[in-house]
Amino acid sequence: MSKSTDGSSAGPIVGIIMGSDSDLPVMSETARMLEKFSIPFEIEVTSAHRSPARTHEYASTAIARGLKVVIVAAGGAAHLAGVVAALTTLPVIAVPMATTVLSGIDSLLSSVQMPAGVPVAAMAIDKPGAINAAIYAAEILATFDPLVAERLAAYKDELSRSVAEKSARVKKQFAGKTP
Ligand code: RP5
Repeated sequence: MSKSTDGSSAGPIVGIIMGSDSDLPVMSETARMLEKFSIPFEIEVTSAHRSPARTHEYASTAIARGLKVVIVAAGGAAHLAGVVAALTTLPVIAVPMATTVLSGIDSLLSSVQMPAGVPVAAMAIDKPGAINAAIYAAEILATFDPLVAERLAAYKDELSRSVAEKSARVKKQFAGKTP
């Protein structure tokens, strides 16, 4: 059991799954962001190709377990998000992993090029996508959870402030040097 967004005890509402434990260093970024928004999540390894029955079980029981969004990481022939989307009506967010041979373009195209009728929300390749997947999940949850909406608004303010601070630092570095 984890804490719900209002601090009471509740089960996970976001599922993070990944095709291999080798995806974990990147997907830890997703977990970190969900923790920042106090969103309870579960995390598992399951593969579309290596453990199809386990994947089928996970996706087909996701709604009954209380999940509202599923975030899926996979690399290469990245079919995991698409398979999960085929088995549930929950929103599925894909995080295409970087790969050594094709730099993650393979993962991106496998995730994004879904047939009409089975949508997957594909994020950017690797770390930016892992971070954005958590934010996107929070944005979905914020449509019915005002606490998550507040935390998202605070995060946007924080982002904006960090840009202003960077700008001030850059300006200071060049103060008096420009003609
Ligand atoms: C995919 O193959 C996984 O999601 C991972 O990104 C990639 C490589 O997996 P390993 O060979 O490292 O287990 O299924």
